[in-house]
Amino acid sequence: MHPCRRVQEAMNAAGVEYEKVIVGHGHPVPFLRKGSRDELEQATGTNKLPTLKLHDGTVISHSKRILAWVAKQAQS
Ligand SMILES: N[C@@H](CCC(=O)N[C@@H](CS)C(=O)NCC(=O)O)C(=O)O
Repeated sequence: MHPCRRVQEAMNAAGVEYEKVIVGHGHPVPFLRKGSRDELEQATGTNKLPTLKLHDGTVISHSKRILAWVAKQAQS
């Protein structure tokens, strides 16, 4: 399962509401990526996927950090 999917499934399981924005399809080989990540970079300051932006503007990148945030939400 790729990292974006892992994050999405964890958020669904934890009941975290979110808006999913697909800005560019990832690929290990940069020139095989589809779509631009400019919009993502403008909105979050990073071009990494997965990235989560919270209502307060906090940006969390990397699936492990996002999954840790999701786990905290599930506890509270
Ligand atoms: N170690 C990173 C890997 C992230 C990753 O592989 N993301 C995929 C999309 S889910 C990707 O962007 N792959 C290559 C790319 O940059 O196009 C994480 O767990 O967040």
